[in-house]
Amino acid sequence: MTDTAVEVDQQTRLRLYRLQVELRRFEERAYDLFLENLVKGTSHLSLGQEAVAAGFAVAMRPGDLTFCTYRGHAHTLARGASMTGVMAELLGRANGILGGKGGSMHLTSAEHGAMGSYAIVGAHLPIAAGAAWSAAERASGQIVACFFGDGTTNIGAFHEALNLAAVWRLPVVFVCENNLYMEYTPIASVTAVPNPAADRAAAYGLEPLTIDGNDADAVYEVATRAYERAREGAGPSLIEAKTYRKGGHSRADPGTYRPKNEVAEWLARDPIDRYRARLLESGSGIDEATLERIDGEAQAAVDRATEEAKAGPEPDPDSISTNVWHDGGSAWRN
Ligand SMILES: Cc1ncc(C[n+]2csc(CCOP(=O)(O)OP(=O)(O)O)c2C)c(N)n1
Ligand SMILES: [Mg+2]
Repeated sequence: MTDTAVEVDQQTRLRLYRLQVELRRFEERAYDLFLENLVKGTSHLSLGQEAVAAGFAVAMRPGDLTFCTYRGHAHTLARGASMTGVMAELLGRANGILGGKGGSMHLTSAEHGAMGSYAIVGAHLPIAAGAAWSAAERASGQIVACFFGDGTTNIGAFHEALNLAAVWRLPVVFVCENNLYMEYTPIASVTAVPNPAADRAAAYGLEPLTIDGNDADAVYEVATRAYERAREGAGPSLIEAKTYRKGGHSRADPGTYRPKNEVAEWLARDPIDRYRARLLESGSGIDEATLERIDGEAQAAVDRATEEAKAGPEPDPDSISTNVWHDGGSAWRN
């Protein structure tokens, strides 16, 4: 990958800041609603990992495609899905983006290029490669970003997808969000190499790329270069973003298996606190008042989305047998 500097202009920086704050406030609210027992089913938050979702999404173009895991609230929102629609989906309401039938782990908004959240670890990597193959065949100019965790790098589908993507030079960017744990297992205790994604890159002829996943500028820069490379027909990239989840793996997991000093160290590297400080110190004229206004707008948007989601009706039981197929039907066909 070329090292040409990527300019992160002021407008982009403000977008990155706003998006990270929106994602943070949204998921904090989702957690509160979970504690009130209003969120149906399980949920996996990416609190602490917002810079990855924001940086990769802001560097994308409309029409590009995103594939993510069950930890997919941030990636789906970052592509432009409505907060109300996503919140209502978590609550299982009819005004959810999937009519309340998908829930937290299956968020999808094809109109925004959010091509699904996959609950089976690794399942979406070959699908993302397939979507990239389709984009290349159609010469559509689209690129695909595929997000997954550190644990996914030990799944066969990771290696199968990487190999074919490299052989066929597909326009896909594989992004490993290395948050150091797969559920309750430290990744280092079950992986042969220290950098679970980057240290495997050479096996597919790819450059090993590790970045600070808690630095939105670093994420935006590497994303911009990888997307450019994909659009130019130079093939896939594999990027390992080092990050950390603020809380547990899912729902009520308190995450007590993580050493206290490790947690403290990572909390001190909070992506939003760091970005805020950088903007204020940048000498670009971004002041406290501007950031406070953005903070207030983000909170107001989440409050509005919560009210609208809660006001949504329960799904009609008859809707259970609709929308199994893209055309809305559900009858068995072969
Ligand atoms: C094929 C498969 N095996 C096991 C599971 C159970 N499981 C759900 S999440 C998870 C951990 C995945 O860790 P990682 O890839 O690091 O992603 P993270 O949750 O940290 O974002 C596991 C093992 C699953 N969903 N699918
Ligand atoms: Mg992980």
